[in-house]
Amino acid sequence: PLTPAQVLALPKVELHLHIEGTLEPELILRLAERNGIRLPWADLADLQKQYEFTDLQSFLTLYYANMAVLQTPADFADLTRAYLARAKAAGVRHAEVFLDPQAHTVRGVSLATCINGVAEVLEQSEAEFGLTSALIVTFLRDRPAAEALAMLEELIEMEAPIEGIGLDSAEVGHPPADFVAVYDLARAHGLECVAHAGEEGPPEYVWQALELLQVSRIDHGIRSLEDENLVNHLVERQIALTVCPFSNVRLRVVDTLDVHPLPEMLARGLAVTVNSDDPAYFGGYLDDNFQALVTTFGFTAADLAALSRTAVHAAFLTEDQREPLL
Ligand code: ES4
Ligand code: ZN
Repeated sequence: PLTPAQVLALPKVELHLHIEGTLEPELILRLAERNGIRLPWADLADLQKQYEFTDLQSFLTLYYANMAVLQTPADFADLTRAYLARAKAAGVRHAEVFLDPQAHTVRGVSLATCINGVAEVLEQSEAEFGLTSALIVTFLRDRPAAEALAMLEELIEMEAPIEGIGLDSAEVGHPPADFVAVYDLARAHGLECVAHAGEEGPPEYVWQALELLQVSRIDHGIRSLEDENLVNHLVERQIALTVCPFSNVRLRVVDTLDVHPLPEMLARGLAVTVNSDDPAYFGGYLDDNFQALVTTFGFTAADLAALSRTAVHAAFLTEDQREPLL
């Protein structure tokens, strides 16, 4: 079997990573002190006790609460730098990074503060960390679609350095159909389109993301397996699914990793990629997710390389940018 050192050394591509989900407890405390913010936790150990989740919402509540410490462009830059350093150590060669601006603007942090803080560091990712990167702005589906639309208009107006848009947060009750106008505008401006669908929500939401939002990748999508016609459609079109094993276990989408449907998804011919989602919350980064596939399912170097190949093809890169990664 592969050794941990060999897993670490494999070149990897990250397509589903929320930058706010890389906010580690130690950095939360450091930024709270720097910004004079009082947290409800007594100390690091007390904060670390909060990381047990029963579903997506129980995680989102802590995820949004912890963001209170992110106040200045420097905070967002430090967060992004810490992620890139960790990603480099994990063998990541290309990362497409989600940012949730509404989670910051609703608490009085400006759009420019969060975008510029993250973007200024991503611009240096290749020079400083040896990996290429792109920024994808994700809209919160449990907030009004009109708010997302207004924010997208603002992002276009300010010529924000974004590659595409996504859709995330609490899924059930917030169908992709509500966001058609947002995606139409994004597409009209040449932005790439992805959406979380089929994480906690039904296969119908995956259909809506494909047919109404015209996304080119589905984030999660694991509940697609409940709809045979959908599986066939995803296989025929080779639509990439950005699957996040540790996330699915920690948010109780699956009971344990050994019953995760990832091997079945691959066997069905789905274009599966493996990603870390919110690694500071779910127990590990991309190398840790890869390592768990080795330990739990006996994945070989060839199996892991095939996952990375699929991710290279699903990435928003030109053929010239893809080539060195293949
Ligand atoms: C998320 Cl795992 C997950 N699902 C939906 N929205 C999210 N935002 C951050 N992580
Ligand atoms: Zn996600």
